[in-house]
Parts: sequence; structure tokens; C-alpha cells
Amino acid sequence: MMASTRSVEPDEKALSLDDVEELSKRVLSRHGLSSDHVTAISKLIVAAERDECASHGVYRLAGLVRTIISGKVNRGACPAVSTDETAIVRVDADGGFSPLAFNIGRPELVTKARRHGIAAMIINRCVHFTALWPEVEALAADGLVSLAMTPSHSWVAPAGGKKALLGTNPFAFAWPRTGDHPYVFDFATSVVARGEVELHRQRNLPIPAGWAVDPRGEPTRDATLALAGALLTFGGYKGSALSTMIELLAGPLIGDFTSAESKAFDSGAEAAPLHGELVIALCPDVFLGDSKSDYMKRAEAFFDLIETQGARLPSQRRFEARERTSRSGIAISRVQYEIIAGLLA
Ligand code: NDP
Ligand code: PYC
Repeated sequence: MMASTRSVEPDEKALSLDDVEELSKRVLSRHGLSSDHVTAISKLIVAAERDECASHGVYRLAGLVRTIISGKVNRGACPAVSTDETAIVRVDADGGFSPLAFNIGRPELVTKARRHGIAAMIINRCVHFTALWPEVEALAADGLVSLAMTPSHSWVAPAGGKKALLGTNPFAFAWPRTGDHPYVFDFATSVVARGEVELHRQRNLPIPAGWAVDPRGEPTRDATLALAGALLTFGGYKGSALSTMIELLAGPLIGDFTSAESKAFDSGAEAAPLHGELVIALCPDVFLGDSKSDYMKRAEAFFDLIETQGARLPSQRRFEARERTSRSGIAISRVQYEIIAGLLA
């Protein structure tokens, strides 16, 4: 097991990535989650900490335990894949956490995308708490371009409104590249993920102006009031429309809950959202045939044009963090560590 070599502040705790995986597995097993789910989820929690995405790392363990205890997730869910001659793969997550459902459906999605050029995976009845980039990154490693989207709970006001209706609805995209890493972006369609606001509340920090409104619909910088009120969409009406598109495509179109329906199902339990996810994969070999290599080179030239003017590509920060933390481990706050220790008590 690799030890952490990271130097930390007095109010922090150094952990190796192996420590993170071990902690996550112990917490989730302790609360009766079946081993396949424990393994799939722990890998994602490690990936989030490794890439310094705190809003979807170990901080999530408390919410996962709350979800398990609330009975809103099936601890031993067995996702089932069904498919026919179309380009659609259906995965019934059986009311369990989404990572295992994605892992189980992915091979069939890849096969169909390579056969048809484009394929979609519909995941239904999954409890969702993860970032989406690990999924689109995995599909890029399979040589596919992909898009992924999912609703959440209704925590976000539509542009021009003041009441929570939309989810934080993340949207992720990946494009395979010739070097080490694909081109990837993955962001909430709210100004930030709700997890980021929850971390501000946990640290007693004000949130930046423009993130949220309080329960009366007035702008607020108080994280607690923001969580009780509504987050705002990024880019005003543009983010609001994108978020609405995600509600439609990964809600009614795939026969599953919208964020508002997920929140109603939650009925105050404050569990992770239950709904569906849509993943679309496109195969450059089928789209381009013999000219694939030429056009992939043009895409590379395009990325160069972005970077040579000083702009950074999305996910570059993550990839750099990955390099660093894989060597020296991570630091989490002592407060966070105590919360996790409490989950094992
Ligand atoms: P950010 O606002 O930080 O946006 C994230 C994306 O934008 C990343 O790809 C990031 O790359 C990129 N980015 C940030 N700054 C720049 C920059 N200056 N130039 C270029 N690219 C940049 O994160 P969010 O709070 O919106 O979302 C965080 C995570 O939360 C996502 O992974 C999302 O999947 C997850 N989420 C999950 C939900 C769910 O229901 N399951 C709901 C909402 C969010 P980099 O990482 O390198 O900075
Ligand atoms: O941070 O908004 C969020 C979120 C919702 C579900 C998972 N993450």
C-alpha cells in the first residue's frame, strides 16, 4: 500500500489514495451495501479525490450513508441490461446506486456504437450522486466520443424564476485524443454543483454572489439560506435551457423522473436523487472510415489553437492534480475526517 507523502496543515489529515479507498469501502460495507456496489462506488470516490474534485469525493460518504439508512436505495441492487436490434441499450439499475449500472451496461454500449456509429445507453431507476467525467473518460478510452447527462433533485430556479424546479443537471462530453488524456468537460448546469455549496456550509464560508437565492427569492451569499432556497443556472437563460433539455432527454424521453419528481419521491429524506441517466456514444471509425486519422489530426490542431493563445482546456487542472496526488496522496480537513470516522462508529 502506498503511503501519503503529502505535507499538510495542522487542521488537515494526509491520506494516500489507498487510504481513501479503504475508508470508503469500510464505511459503505459497514452500512450493508453489497460488495459490487462498494467496489464500484469506492473507485469513483478515489477518482474524485485523486483529481481534486472535493464536491464528489469522500465528502459524499455521509450522504451515501444517509441514503442507505433512509431506505431510498436498494443496497443489493442487481442492474440488468436489456437490448434488441436497435442502437439502444437499457439498464435497469434496480433502485441501486448508478456506478455499477454504468459499468455493467458499458460493454454493450461500446459494441452498439461500433456497430451503428451512434448508440445510446438508458439507465433507469438509479440513485445518482457521482460526477460524470469518469464515465465519458472511460468511453474515450474505448475510442468513442460521448455525452452524458442526468437530472438530480429540484434545487435550481429556472432563469427569470425564483423557485427551485430544475436539477443541478450535469452535462459531460469527451473526445478521444492521441496523447495521454481525452478532451473532457463536465459541469453542472447550475452555476456550481450543489455539493460545492454544501462544502461552503460545512466550512462556514460565504458563497460568491450570483450563485443562489434564499427561500424568499432574494440573492444570498449565505450557504445555508442558498441550500434552503434555490441555486441559479450558469449563463442565465442559456444554462436554464440546457438544464431543461437535460430534464427532458434524461427524464420523460427515457421514461424516468424529472428532478422535481425525484425530490417529491425523496419526501424530505435528503437522500441522493433517484432517476435516470442518458449516455450517447459516437464512433469516429464509423463516422469517418478511412479519413478518421486525417480528421482526428485536424481536431488536434484545433486544440493547439486553443492552447497557444493561453487558454486552458477543461480537465487540464484535473489531469495535473491526478499526476500530483497519485505520487503524494491528498489532504482532507480534520473535520471531514472526523465525520467519516463517525460513520464507522
Ligand atoms: P465547475 O464549475 O468547476 O466546472 C467543471 C468543468 O469546467 C470541468 O471540466 C473543469 O475542468 C472545467 N473548467 C473549470 N474552469 C475552467 C477554465 N478556467 N478553463 C477551462 N475549463 C474550466 O464544476 P461544477 O461545480 O459545475 O461541477 C462539478 C462536478 O459536479 C461535475 O463533475 C459534475 O458531473 C458533478 N455534478 C453531478 C451531479 C449529479 O447529479 N450527479 C449534479 C451536478 C454536478 P477542471 O476540472 O480541469 O477544472
Ligand atoms: O453536487 O449538485 C450536486 C449533485 C447532485 C447529485 C450529485 N451531485
